[in-house]
Amino acid sequence: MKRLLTIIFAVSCLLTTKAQDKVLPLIQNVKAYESLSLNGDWHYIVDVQEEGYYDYRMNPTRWGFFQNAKPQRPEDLIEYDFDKSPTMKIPSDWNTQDERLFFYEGTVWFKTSFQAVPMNDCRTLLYFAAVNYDCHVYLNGRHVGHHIGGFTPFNYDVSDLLREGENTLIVKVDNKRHAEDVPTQIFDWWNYGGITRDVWLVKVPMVYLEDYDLQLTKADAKAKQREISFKAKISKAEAGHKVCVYIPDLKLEQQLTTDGEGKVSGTLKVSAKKLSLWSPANPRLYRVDISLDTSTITDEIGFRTIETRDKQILLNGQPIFLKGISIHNEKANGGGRANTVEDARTLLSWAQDLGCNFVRLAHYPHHEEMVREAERMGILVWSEIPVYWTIAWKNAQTYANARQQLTDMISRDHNRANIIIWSIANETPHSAERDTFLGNLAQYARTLDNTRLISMAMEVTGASNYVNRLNDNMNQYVDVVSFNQYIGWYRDVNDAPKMRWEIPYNKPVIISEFGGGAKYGLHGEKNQRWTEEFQENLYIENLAMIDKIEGLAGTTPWILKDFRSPRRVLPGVQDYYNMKGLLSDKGEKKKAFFVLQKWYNQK
Ligand code: GCB
Repeated sequence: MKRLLTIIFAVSCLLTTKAQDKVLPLIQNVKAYESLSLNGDWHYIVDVQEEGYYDYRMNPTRWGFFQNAKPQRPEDLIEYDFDKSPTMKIPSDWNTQDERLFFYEGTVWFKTSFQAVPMNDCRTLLYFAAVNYDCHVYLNGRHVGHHIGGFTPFNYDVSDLLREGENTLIVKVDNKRHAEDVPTQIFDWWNYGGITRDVWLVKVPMVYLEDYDLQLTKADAKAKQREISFKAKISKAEAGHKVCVYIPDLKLEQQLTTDGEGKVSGTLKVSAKKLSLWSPANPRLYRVDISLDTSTITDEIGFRTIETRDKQILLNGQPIFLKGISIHNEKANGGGRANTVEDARTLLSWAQDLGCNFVRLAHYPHHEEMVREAERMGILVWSEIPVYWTIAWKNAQTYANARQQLTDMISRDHNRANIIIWSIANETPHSAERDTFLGNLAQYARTLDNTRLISMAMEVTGASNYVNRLNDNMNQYVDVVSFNQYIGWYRDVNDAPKMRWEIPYNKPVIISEFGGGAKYGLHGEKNQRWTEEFQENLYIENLAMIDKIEGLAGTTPWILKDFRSPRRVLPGVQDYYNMKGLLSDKGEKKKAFFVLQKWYNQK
C-alpha cells in the first residue's frame, strides 16, 4: 500500500549531489517540537542473504534496494518491488508482526514515503527513537547514516536531502548477533528486530537548543535558599544568542547569552520554602520554558537531590529504602517490544500495585515514555546499558559502542528527576580487561553526569561454607554496590537461612536480582519446581535472608512479568518464556507477588 503524508515541512534547499552522513548530537526533549510522525504501515522485504546490499562478490552494491528502482523498459530486470511487498506497522518488532519472522535474525528492508513542502527558515531532523540493531538509513536514494545499538535514539539533519513533493525513506535493519556487539552474542531476552520505536521528522529553527540541563544543587537540609543549575548548548558554536529559562510557578527567570562555543550556564536561586521537591510521595513536576532567540520549548522538570552517606541512599537528604522490581521493556500478552505510553502505564501500575517506589529498567534503555510515565507516577528509576555477561573487553570498537550507548542514554534522560542510578553493566566476569573497560566507562559516565549515582549488577564471588563475599574491583568506581544472587533457584533454597553476607565496602547495597520461575496456575508442594508454591517459598526464604544484610538500601527482584527468551525452551512450562515473573505475561498474579507486596508494605 502506498502511503502519502501531507505535511508542511522545511526543505531549505533541494537535493544536493553529495552523499551525506549527518549524525548529530541528540536533540534534547524532541517531543517539544513540531514534528511529523512517520509511524504507520511501511513496506518490508525480508533479505536473508543481503541481496539488497551486497553484490555476488560480497561487495556493497550501488544497485541496492535503497535505490527503490522500478523497471523503465519492458526488458528491465529488477528483482524486488517495495510497493508490491507486504506492510508492517512501525514502530514494532518484526517477530510479533509476521509469524514467519518469529525466530528470524537477519536483514529486513523497510520503506515509507511522505510529502514535503519547501521552506527556507528552518531545518529538519530525522529522528529514530530506536532501531534494533544495526541500520542504514537512506533518503531519496542517498545514504543518510549508519547506526548501531538497539535501544537508544539517534537523529540526522536531512534538510538538504529532502525533496519537494514525494520523499522515499528506506531503512535496512539487521539484528544478527555478534560476539563483539553490545549486547554480545548471548543474552536472556528476545532479540526483537526492527524499527522498534517512533520515527519522526522534526522541524527545528536554523539554530536550535541542542541540549539543556536543570538540576537542583545539593544543599544542607536546613538551607533556606536552594539553587538550580542551568546549562544549555545550541546547535551552532556561535556567541551572542539569547537563551532564557523561565519557571512560571516559581517565578524564576534568567536571561543568558551564548559564548563562542554556543553554551550558557547559570544558577537560579529559590527559597527552600517555595520549592516543592520531587519524590515518590510528591512527584511534583514544574513547567519550564526555555527559549532560544525567538523560539520557545517547554518541558516538565522535577527537582530533587540524590546522594549516599555511608550505607544509605539519601533522596532530598532523607534515607530511602528502594522497594523495587526489575522490568523488561516488553508488552503484556505476548505482544513483543513495548513502545507506547499505555504499555508503560500497564507495567508501571503493576509495579505500583506491588508496592514499589523504584524500578530497575533492565538490561538496556527502555522507551522514553517508560521513564517519563514513571516520573509522573513517582517511581524512581535505575537505567542500564546492555553491557551484559561476556563482552569483548579488549575490543576498542566494542568499548566505543558501549560508550556511545551510555552517552545516548544519559543525553536523552538527564533531565528526568526520577532517574537516580545509571548502571553500566550486568553480571560481568572478573578480569583486568573488564576492570579497564568498566572503570573507564564509569569515569566517563561521571563526566557526563556527576549528579546521579553509578552502579552495576555484580556477582557474588568467594561463596564457601555459607559465607558469600562480594569482592569486585569495580567497588571503587561505583556509588552503590549491587549484586544478583539466585539462592533457591540456581542454588538450594534450604541454604538461605544459613547464609551470611560479607560486603566489605562502606557503600549502600542493592540486591539487583533474585527470584525463580513458576508457571501461573501450576500448584503443588513447595519443593516442586515450577509451581507457584515453589516460587512463593523462595521469596519467603530470600526476604528473611536479605533482611539480615547490613546496609541493604533496596532490592529489585527478578522480575515483574514473564518475558520471552530463546534460552528458555522447556516444553509445556517455559515455551520460550523466562517464567521468573511475579505476574504471568497476561498480568495474572502468582502467589509470590503477595509475599513481596506484604514485605514492601511493611518496609
Ligand atoms: C540473571 C540475568 C538475567 C536473567 C536471569 C535469569 O542473572 O541478569 O538477565 O534473565 O539471571 O533468569 O537467570
